[in-house]
Amino acid sequence: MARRAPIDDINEDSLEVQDPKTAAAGVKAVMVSMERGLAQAGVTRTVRSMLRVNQHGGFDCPGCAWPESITGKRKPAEFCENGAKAIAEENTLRTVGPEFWAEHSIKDLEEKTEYWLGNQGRITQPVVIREGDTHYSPISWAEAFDLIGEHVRATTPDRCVFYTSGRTANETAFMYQLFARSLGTNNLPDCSNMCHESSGSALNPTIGIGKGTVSLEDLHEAELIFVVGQNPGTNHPRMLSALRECRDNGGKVVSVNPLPEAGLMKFKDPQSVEGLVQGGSQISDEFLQIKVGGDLALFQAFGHLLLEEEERVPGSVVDKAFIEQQTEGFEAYRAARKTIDWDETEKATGLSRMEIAKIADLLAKSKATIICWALGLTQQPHSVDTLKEIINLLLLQGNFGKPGAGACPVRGHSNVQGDRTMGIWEKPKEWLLEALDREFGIESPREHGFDSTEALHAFELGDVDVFVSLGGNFALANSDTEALEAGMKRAGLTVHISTKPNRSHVVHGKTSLILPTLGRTDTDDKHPKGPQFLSVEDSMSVVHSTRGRLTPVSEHLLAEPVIIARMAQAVLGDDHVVDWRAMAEDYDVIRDHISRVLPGFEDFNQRIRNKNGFVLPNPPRDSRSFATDIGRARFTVSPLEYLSAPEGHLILQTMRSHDQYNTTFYGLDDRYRGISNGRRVILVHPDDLKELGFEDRELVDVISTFQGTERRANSFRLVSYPTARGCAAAYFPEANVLVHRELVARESNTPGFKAITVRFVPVKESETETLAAGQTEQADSVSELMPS
Ligand SMILES: Nc1nc2c(c(=O)[nH]1)N[C@H]1C(S)=C(S)[C@@H](COP(=O)(O)OP(=O)(O)OC[C@H]3O[C@@H](n4cnc5c(=O)[nH]c(N)nc54)[C@H](O)[C@@H]3O)O[C@H]1N2
Ligand SMILES: Nc1nc2c(c(=O)[nH]1)N[C@H]1C(S)=C(S)[C@@H](COP(=O)(O)OP(=O)(O)OC[C@H]3O[C@@H](n4cnc5c(=O)[nH]c(N)nc54)[C@H](O)[C@@H]3O)O[C@H]1N2
Ligand SMILES: [Mo]
Repeated sequence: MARRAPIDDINEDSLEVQDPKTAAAGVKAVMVSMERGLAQAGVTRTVRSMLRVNQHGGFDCPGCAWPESITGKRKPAEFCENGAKAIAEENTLRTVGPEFWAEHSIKDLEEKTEYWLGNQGRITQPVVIREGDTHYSPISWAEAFDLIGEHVRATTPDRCVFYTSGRTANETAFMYQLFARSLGTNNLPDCSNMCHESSGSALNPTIGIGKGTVSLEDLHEAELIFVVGQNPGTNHPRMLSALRECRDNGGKVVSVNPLPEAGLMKFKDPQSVEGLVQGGSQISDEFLQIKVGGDLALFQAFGHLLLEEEERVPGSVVDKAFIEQQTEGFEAYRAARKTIDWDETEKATGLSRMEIAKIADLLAKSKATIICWALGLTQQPHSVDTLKEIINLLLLQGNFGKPGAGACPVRGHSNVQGDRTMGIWEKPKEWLLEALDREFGIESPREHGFDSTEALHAFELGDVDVFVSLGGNFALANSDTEALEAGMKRAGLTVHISTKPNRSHVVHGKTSLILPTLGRTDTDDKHPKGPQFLSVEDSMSVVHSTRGRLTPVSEHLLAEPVIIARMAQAVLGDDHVVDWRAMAEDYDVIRDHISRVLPGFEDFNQRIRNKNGFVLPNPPRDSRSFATDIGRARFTVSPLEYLSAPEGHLILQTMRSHDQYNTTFYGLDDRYRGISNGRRVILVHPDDLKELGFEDRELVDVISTFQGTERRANSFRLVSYPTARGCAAAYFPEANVLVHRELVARESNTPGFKAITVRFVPVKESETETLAAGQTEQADSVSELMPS
């Protein structure tokens, strides 16, 4: 039943460009997802998985963290093109067995793109590569764990790093952080550090919880929803149904984005007659085409205009009672927002005063506003300030703890929020460590560990002896790709708990293990007490179960909790105080521990068996209360800040295409943006192209500048595109090589993936023949890179 993988890699010369689309989903979406499913997994597996996704007793879609309804009726299968692609990617019948590793040397694999690597299929057996070897080769599970034990015991805990990607389920995450802390380190970087960390950094001190404060039903009931710095048509397609429902109920939607993303304009719901045969439903009532990094200025301007309106008509806008009873810092905020420099605001946002005032008017009239955001707001130096400004605005109108109102950071990976709840955090709170120590009789370390940026630096400095990656693709997800890859190669041991081959396996440590694991859709039944299930937490703090039902592609795969338990036993010894075996055999044992350690998880085993799971406590939402250090919500004052590119430069943001999942490429078709068969493109406004002296489709090298240093990425095609002026857009991870590791958001340390200053250097087409796709270079000096 195994299927052959494609042998061709990306050929950037085949790039095709068409006009961007103006509506998302529709019949085409259904067709594409069916094609992908059938090509990867065949009819039976595709149909079986489609019937179980996000259903009671089924598995949680690995596509994103958007919630399912827990009160309304659930559709038999809420259709989502990219969810379907994520599932096809996982339940594929293409396999990567010993013959694959024998055929392909590391040198060979180094030339391949992530598209080719991921498309080879599911890894079927553990493999190892040792210093001097040219190929990975099979190793038994027992030997693999022994090898990990030897390496970890030969070094100190602070030189071991345990990375987590956000697909990891709650129980697994809990065991993993317990393992790291039992060993003696808080080196627990995770993908959240590169993603929504700025949201947590802004929300915790201002509203006392690092999570969103709305439910799915609130979105349906809102009078006004902002969708800021987010591309839901591609990354959270099921969110479009919620936005449409809000509009059907009379609410309005405003989107704020440098790009006119198709999903923000119109939605053709494949589950409605209208969506299939007619033009679809409008999504945004208003669209603000903002400059990259201009959002802090925009939200400050809104604050100014609302306060002005309140002065004109007292009691019309500001929720005075709420502010007096529940908040602190309002007077300082009011004083700071009293004046505004409109010229600077217009320059920062690229929007006119009129455009801003029109939206402020909608805000002033709305009695229930939700502000949603994603990565367009979290990956810039001033991100935390921007998000605090959003909180100011919500506080001003009392938009917490009432229906249809609140803050809605839309999370990425399907369990990234749950992993943090479970204790995956390099800066744990004292209460958590105390609770772990009490429950297990261990002594958790108190010193904070590395986040993802600090881990990158530790690799560069040669300070990492053992790196364990629970899912994910650290080498490509992070910044400064070349320095990071060089650092990873210097590590003593890298261990990759993975489903599919990726770049991190190729730029491995001196010794490296790939440990293949079950995915969400696979049955997990090799336990004394029978099949086991796991749990996840969605973007709105609902915890529910997930259970795979498909036959795994290989009998050699181990479940993640089993891998963690056996790794812990190999490292800490069979007589360790924590009973690792009991947890691996019966996941109820893990959940019992969790129920005693983490608040909100009381009776976990019982409540997780409820049809819809359960909702975690959320003080701002449940009781309009704020568990900050001062017991109140906090207004904050931030100075105006925005990104401005020097003459001859643009501000580059990096984003996802419609056919990728982070570093995994499903295909080469960014359908809504009209780009296909190529990924090394930079989208630039036609007037900027003209001003900079470049042609549409011209081939260029891209040079980024940061504090006097430069980075270079070769051979990108410029594409004339209706983005905001002064900005450019390229795909992640091809552009990560341009991001200096010190370009980060203040406070959260999240890489500045949407704040890169770049310029272009023309490439003579004749020179390109020698350049392979994916090739990049790092420049030694500024002068070497100056265009002649
Ligand atoms: N199919 C699919 N689904 C996914 C993922 C995937 O890769 N594929 N990834 C998952 C993960 S981990 C995450 S975190 C989420 C990511 O979800 P998104 O945040 O939607 O992901 P991005 O593609 O980075 O898109 C960022 C959006 O912000 C806009 N933007 C960029 N800079 C600015 C700015 O300065 N201001 C404003 N207002 N907007 C800006 C961009 O134009 C783009 O529309 O999606 C999750 N879901
Ligand atoms: N330039 C730029 N860089 C970015 C971003 C950006 O917007 N721009 N976004 C950032 C964000 S938001 C994120 S979340 C990170 C993503 O960073 P990561 O989470 O590290 O990366 P992914 O690409 O999601 O990981 C894909 C790999 O996970 C493995 N995998 C898939 N399913 C499973 C499973 O069930 N179990 C296990 N053990 N492994 C599995 C597969 O081997 C696959 O190759 O990237 C960040 N990097
Ligand atoms: Mo993410």
